[in-house]
Amino acid sequence: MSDCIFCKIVAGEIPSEKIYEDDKIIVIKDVNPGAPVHVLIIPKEHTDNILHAPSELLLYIQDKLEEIVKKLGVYEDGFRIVINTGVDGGQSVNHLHFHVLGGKTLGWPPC
Ligand code: DGP
Repeated sequence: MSDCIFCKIVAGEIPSEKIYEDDKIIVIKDVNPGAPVHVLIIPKEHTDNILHAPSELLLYIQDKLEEIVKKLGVYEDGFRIVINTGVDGGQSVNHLHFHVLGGKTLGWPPC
C-alpha cells in the first residue's frame, strides 16, 4: 500500500534497523522502544491486522520465532509478543506487526 509506513520500510524507502530479513518477513527495532529489547516482526505482504492474516503466514512467523528470540538474546529469560489490533487495541500502524518485548521483567497488566 502506497501510504503505509511499514510497506515503505519493507521497500527500503524509509530506513530501519534490521535484525532479520527473509522473503516473507522483516524484523526491525521499534523506533520508540518500550523495553530494552523491542522489535517488530513485520510481514512483507500488506495485511491490515491479525484478523485478515493468512494462517500460513502466522504459522511461518511462529516457526521463525525461536531463531529470532535467540538472536535477540531473550530466549532464556523470556519475552512478550503483542499484537495491537484496532483502535481500542492501540494499533497505530495498520499493517500487521508483532511486537517482541523483553530484556527486563515486564509489568502486567500493560495499561
Ligand atoms: P502499534 O501501535 O501496535 O501499531 O505499533 C506501531 C509501532 O511502530 C510503534 O511502537 C512505533 C513503531 N513505528 C512507527 N513508525 C516507525 C518507523 O518509521 N520505524 C520504526 N522502526 N518503528 C516505527
